[in-house]
Amino acid sequence: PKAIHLSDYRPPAWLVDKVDLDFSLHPSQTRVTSKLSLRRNPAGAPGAPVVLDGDGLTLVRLAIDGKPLAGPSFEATPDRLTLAHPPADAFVLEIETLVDPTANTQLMGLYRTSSNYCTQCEPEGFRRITYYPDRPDVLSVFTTRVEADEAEAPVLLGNGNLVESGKVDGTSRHYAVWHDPWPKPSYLFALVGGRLAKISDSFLTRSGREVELGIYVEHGKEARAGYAMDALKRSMRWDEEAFGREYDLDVFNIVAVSDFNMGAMENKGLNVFNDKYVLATPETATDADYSGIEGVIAHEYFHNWTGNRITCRDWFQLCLKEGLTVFRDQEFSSDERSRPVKRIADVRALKAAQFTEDQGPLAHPVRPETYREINNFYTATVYEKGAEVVRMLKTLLGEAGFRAGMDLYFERHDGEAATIEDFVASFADATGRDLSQFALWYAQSGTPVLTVSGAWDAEAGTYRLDVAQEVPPTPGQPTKKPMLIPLALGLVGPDGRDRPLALGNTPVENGVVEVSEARQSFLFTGLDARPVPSLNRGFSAPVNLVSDLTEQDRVFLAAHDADPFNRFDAIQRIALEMLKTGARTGSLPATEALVTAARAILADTTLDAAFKAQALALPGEGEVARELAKDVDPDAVFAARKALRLAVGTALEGAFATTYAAMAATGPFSPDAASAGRRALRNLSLDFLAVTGSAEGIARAKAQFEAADNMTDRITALAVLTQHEVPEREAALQAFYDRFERDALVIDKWFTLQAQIAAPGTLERIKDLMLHPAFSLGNPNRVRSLVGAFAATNPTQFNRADGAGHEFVTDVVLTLDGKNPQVAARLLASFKTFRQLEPVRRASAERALRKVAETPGLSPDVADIATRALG
Ligand code: B3K
Ligand code: ZN
Repeated sequence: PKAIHLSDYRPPAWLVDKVDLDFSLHPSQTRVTSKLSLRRNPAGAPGAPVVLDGDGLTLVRLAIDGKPLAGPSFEATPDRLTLAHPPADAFVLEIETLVDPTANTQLMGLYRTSSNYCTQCEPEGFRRITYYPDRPDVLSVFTTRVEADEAEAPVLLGNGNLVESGKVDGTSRHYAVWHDPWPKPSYLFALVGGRLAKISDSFLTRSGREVELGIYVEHGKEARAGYAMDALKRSMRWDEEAFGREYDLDVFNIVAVSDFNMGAMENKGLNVFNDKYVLATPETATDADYSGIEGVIAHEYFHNWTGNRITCRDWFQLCLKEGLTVFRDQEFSSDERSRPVKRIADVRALKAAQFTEDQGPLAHPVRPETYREINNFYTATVYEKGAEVVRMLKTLLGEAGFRAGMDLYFERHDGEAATIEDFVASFADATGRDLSQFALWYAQSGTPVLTVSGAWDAEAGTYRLDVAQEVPPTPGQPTKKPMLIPLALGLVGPDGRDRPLALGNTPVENGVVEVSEARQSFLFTGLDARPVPSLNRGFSAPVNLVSDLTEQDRVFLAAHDADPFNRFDAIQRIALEMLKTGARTGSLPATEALVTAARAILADTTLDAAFKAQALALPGEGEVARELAKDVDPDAVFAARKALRLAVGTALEGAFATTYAAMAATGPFSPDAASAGRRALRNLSLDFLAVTGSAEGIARAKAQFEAADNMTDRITALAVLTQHEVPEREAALQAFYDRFERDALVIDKWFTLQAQIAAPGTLERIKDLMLHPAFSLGNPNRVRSLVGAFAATNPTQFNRADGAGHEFVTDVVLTLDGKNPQVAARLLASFKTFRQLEPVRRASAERALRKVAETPGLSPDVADIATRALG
C-alpha cells in the first residue's frame, strides 16, 4: 500500500447532508440500500468528481434522484465508485449493495458473532458495507432502518433514538428505525441484530433528561452485567461534574459480543464491547478485570464528547480523541479509586508498552505524519503517550487554566472535525500562554532522556540542579529540538520533610519547574541542610530520568518522600539497578538496601495495601530488558529476577507470613478498591512465600487455590503453582479447566497462565493447546490469551536461543493473516523489541521477520509492520 501523508490533506469535494440506510439482514446476503443527499463542498476542489470508498463490495443498483443509472455514467469496482460527471451540485444518490456477514472473518464492517449481527466501522469498516466518503471529516445525519427475520434477530439496534418499529406484513420479518440527530462520520455508525438479553436502568442528567440505559448480553449472562451498568452510571455523573458534559440522546445502549478485534467501540449511542469488558462475577472476574471494565466503560462513554461530538479531521489526528479520552478515563478511575495507586499502575503500563515502542523500530510521534495502514496506529504512543501529553498540559496550566481550555475547545469545535492545532489553540487562547514549544510533544517521537545532577552549597544554603535533556533519534527523525518538560519536584530535608521551593526569591508554584532548553540550571535558595531531590514527582513528564542519586538516597526517599509515586519509584529503581547488574554480570550485588526499603514499606501503617503491593512487586523482565537496551539475554534477566525474588522472599519471610495472614478477607467479596488492594498485597505475599518452592509455600498456594471464593485469589494461587515445576501444577490446571470449561473468558486466563510458563516445554504445550477444542484462531480473545500472551509476556521462551519461539509466532501470524489481518499485525508487533536482544536471538528474530516480509499476498496490515520492524 502507498504512504498517506498529513501534508496531503484536502477538504472533501462532496458533503453528505443526510443518509438513509436500509438493511435487510440475511446471514450471507444482506441487502444494504443507502440514500445519500450529496452536496458539493464550497471549500472543496471545484468540479471534482464524486469518488466513494468501497472495500470488497458488490454493487446491485444505482440511481440518481430516483432514476436508475447505467453504463458509462459511473464506474464501480469493489473498492471504489466514481461518478466522473455528477449531474448537479446537489442530488440524491441511491446505492444498493450486497454483503456477506458470515464470510466476514476480519471482523470489520458487518459480521456475525455467536450468530448475532454486529458492525465495526472505525477506522475504515463502513466502506465494507456500502460506498461512502469514508473519512472522519464528512459528518452526516443518519437514519437507519434494520429489518430481519424476527426469530433470528428479535433485537434490532441502531445509533440514536428508536423512532419506529413493527412487523413486515405477511412475512416472518420485523423492522426498527433508528434516527441519530447528531451529525457524525461513518466510523461511528453501528447496528446490531440478534437474540440478546437486556438489562435496563435509567439515568437522569443534571438538566433533567431521562436516559434509558441498556446493556445487551447473551441470554443467561444478565447477572454478569451489573458492575458494567454501575460503572456506566458513575461515568455519566462524573463527566457532568468534572467536565460539565451531559449525555445528549434519550437512549444509551451497550452490546457485549464475544468476537471483537479490540476492547470496545464508541459508536454514537450504541457502544459495542468485547464481552471481556462487560461481564463480571466474583467467581469469574479478577480485580484487574473489574477495574478494566470500569475503565473501558468510562472511556467509551467519555468518547461521546471527545470523539463523537468533536471528532477528528483525519486519522492523523487520532490522538485528539484517544489520548484525551484515555486521560479522562484515567482521571475518572483516580477519583473513584486511589489516585496514587492508579498513577503507579498507569505509569507501569506506559513504560511497559509505550517506552518500549518508542525505543524500537515502530516508534512514531503521538500525531504521526505518515502511515500506510491506519489500523497499525492504534498504539500505546497514540493512546497512552497521548494521555500523558494532555496530563502535562494540565500540569503546566493548572486546574483552572486546563478547565478553561477544555471549555473553550468544546465551545469552539462542537459538531466539528478538529485537529491537534485546534486543541492546542484552545488552551493557548484560554490562558494566554504560548504553547508552540509544548506542541513538539505531538510531533517528535522518542522518549526524552533527562539527566539531572545536584550541587549543594552549605555556605550559601543553595542547591543547584543541572538539567540536560536529549531526545534520542527515532525512525525518520535523526535530530530533535528541546522539549518543554514540566518537572515536578521536591527537596526533601534530612528530617524527611519537604523544604519550601524557591528560585532566588521566587517561590516555585505547585512544585513544578519548566525545563525548556537543552541544558539548564535551577538554583534553589534558603535551605538549611543538604536536601535529597525528589524528581519528576507523580511522573509529571514521560521521560527517562537519569540522576546522580545514590542507593542510600533512594532508601531514604522510599521511606520518606511526601510524593507516593516517588516512594514507589525509589524502591523500584533500587531493584532495577540490582537486576541490571545481575543480568549483566550473572550475579546479584548486595541486596540489603532493597530488603531494608521493602521492610519499611511493609511495616508502614500509613500506606494502603494496594500501594504496598505495587511498591513491592519487582520490575518485570520487560522493564529490565528495556533499561539494559542492548545485547539483552532474556535468560540472564530471568535468572537475575528469580535470584532477587529469592533474596527478598527469604529475608522477609516472617513479614510476608504476617501480611498474608493479616490481609485475609474479613467479609464477603467486594470488588471495591480497598478490598482489591488487600487481595493484591496478600497475593503478593503468597508469591514471595512460595518463591523457594518449599513444600510449605506450595501447600499454601494449593490451599488458597482450592478454598478461594473469588477469581483473583484462585487465579493468583494457580499462577504461583504454574511457575513451579511441581506435581500440584498439572492437577490444579486440570481442576481449573473442569470447573470453568463452559466459560470462554475464564478459559482465556487458563490459556494465558500456561503460555507464561518460563520453561522449555512451553512451546510444545502451546502448540497442543492450539488444537484444544476451546481454542479458535477465529476468535481474537483466544489468540491474544494464548499466542499473544506468549509473545508479549514470556520473554525467555518467545526469544528461545534456538529461534523456535520466533518461528512459531510468525507461523501463526501468516496463518492468521488470511483470516484477520488486524489481529495478525498486532501479534507481529510483539517483535518491536527485537533489536535490543543479544546477537543470536536478534538474528533469529530478524530471520523470522524476513520470512514474513517475503511472503507473497500479505495484508497491508502485516506487510506494514514487517517492513517497519525491519526498517
Ligand atoms: N475507538 C476504538 C478503537 C478502534 C480501533 C480500530 N482498529 C476504541 C477506543 O479507543 O475507544
Ligand atoms: Zn478510545
